[in-house]
Amino acid sequence: MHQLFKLLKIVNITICIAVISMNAFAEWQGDLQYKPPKENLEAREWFQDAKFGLFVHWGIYSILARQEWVMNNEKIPVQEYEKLAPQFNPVKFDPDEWCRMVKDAGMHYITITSKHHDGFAIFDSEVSDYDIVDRTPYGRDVLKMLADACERHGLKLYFYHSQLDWHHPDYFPRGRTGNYDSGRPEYGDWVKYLDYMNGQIKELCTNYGKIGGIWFDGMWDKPETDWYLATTYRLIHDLQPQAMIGSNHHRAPFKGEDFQMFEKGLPGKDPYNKEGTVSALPLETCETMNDHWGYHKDDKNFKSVRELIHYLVKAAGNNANFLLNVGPKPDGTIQPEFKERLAEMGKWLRINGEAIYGTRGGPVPPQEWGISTQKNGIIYIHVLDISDNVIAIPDIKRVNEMTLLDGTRVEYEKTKSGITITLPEKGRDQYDTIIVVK
Ligand code: FHN
Repeated sequence: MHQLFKLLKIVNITICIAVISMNAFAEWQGDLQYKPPKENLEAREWFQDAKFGLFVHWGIYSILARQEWVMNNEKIPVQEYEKLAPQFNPVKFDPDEWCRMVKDAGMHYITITSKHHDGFAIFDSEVSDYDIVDRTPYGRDVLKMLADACERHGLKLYFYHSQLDWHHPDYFPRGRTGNYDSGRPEYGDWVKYLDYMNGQIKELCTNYGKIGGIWFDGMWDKPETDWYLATTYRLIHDLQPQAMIGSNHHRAPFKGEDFQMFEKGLPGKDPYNKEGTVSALPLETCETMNDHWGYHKDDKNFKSVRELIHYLVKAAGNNANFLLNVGPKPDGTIQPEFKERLAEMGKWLRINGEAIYGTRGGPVPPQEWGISTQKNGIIYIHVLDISDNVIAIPDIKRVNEMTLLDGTRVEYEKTKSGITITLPEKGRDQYDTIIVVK
């Protein structure tokens, strides 16, 4: 009898341990109870229809003009790095001009770095004085100014927020980065750091009106650590149910996330996402216009307008948005090479946007020569690289007619293996010749 009782006790303890660890594991794996409410599902539709947004990497690192990783790359001690803040004075920052540039580019939203890995907040934070209001001569909350301008111009605003922090003493144990003698103590309270981070997330979800969402980054610095994601995700969804959460952790999305992003690659082909999982969530791919996210004065390796338009179109063909980055200068202006390319993309979208906005990828899978998008029963065949006057596509049911966007008739013929389309000489587009299939 005594033996049986002892055995039951052991079984019972084992079950308890299992449940506790499962909960901890569950907690870590996101918000398992999350059921996206109606307004969140509507926000997801809007996001997928919007297709094109501006990514902004801006902070005190722009003063050194050697991109946003300069603190870690050059092993700059915290006290040294903090001396940048008193030099940050973006007097030429004009949020309305930024918004006009965004709209003129054919973009519908902005995603800006509220805090990057260096830990400096470009917004007015009560939980820290390491921010633009308390530490810079500029002293104004640029996120507030931008949020108001976005409201005026009918643009949505998303906040990028780094979970990784090279400045905060409680970001401990250190992760894969920030491991140099930065002057931070070799001890710290991880839960205190998460409380601090959630404190700033709460401010971003409270002080800037209705936000588009939060774009997390940096969890990859401590991938095996418990980030208590459910706490953070519930905080956001409780305060702003429509807000879309995404996390650039380079893994399949966790419960509680509302969209999946890819970096420097099309869905499933992003060099960071080894799993290559493409979820059913709304998708977004982000890219730089030169080789860096933050301002880098010597980086002249700019992508061509053709490359950028092809990236936008291929992203759409893979059912994803395109989030194209600029790294503003410390005075708040955006360098001309970025502005010119955005303006050219806007020009093209004013003529061809019908085949991008509001579409979804397919039904013709990506091909050597291009991709397809579809909307309201109409299919758009995007011929990006014309190596031949004739292209072949798999069969599409009930084709009544094919034209270019300008109405020029397009000859096509049904074959055993599908349909061959003869590209008209006249009416071709230098970047993307679009065939409208009705
Ligand atoms: O380290 C960051 C980097 O600075 C930049 O923010 C990009 C943007 O997606 N994400 C990280 C690199 O994966």
